[in-house]
Amino acid sequence: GFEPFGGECINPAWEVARTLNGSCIDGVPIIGEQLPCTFDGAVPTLQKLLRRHKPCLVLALGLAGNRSAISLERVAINWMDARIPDNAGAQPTDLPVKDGGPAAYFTRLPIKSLARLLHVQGLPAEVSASAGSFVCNQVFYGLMAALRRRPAVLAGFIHLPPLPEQGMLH
Ligand code: PCA
Repeated sequence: GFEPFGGECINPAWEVARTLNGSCIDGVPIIGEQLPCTFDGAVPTLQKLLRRHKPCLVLALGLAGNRSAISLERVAINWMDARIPDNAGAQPTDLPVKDGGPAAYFTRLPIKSLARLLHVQGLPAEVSASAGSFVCNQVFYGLMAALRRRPAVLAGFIHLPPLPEQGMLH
């Protein structure tokens, strides 16, 4: 779950990761970790965490300030185009995430079943065809690239809407 960014003091993604950290779901221990919202730091931090924890499932979470439903991301693209500066002031425009890398990676999460399960719980959820072109998309791309030779590890990216106290963000 990402740290707050864009002048916000809270990120629901980190609140979820923080809350679940140390818990156990169906006998599976959950580890919640924080990613910096920086183009330079997020993927290296994620890679270090993957090496340390060797997870069997990775749910990367970020805030999508202008969405009103939980967005189950389908695809990460090899492209960065930041609308605002990241937390270190960097604002790459029209650059690949990885030079010479594949144009895109797809999620390994069963996103349509997950959307249905969330609907049954009464939660707003949708499958999304774009994780944007900011740090979340970069991390999603970096996650799937890091796991490309470990096909048994389930992994993907979920964007969360703002918390009620945040209102809609742009
Ligand atoms: N959301 C941003 C980056 C960090 C976060 O939580 C995004 O959608 O790219």
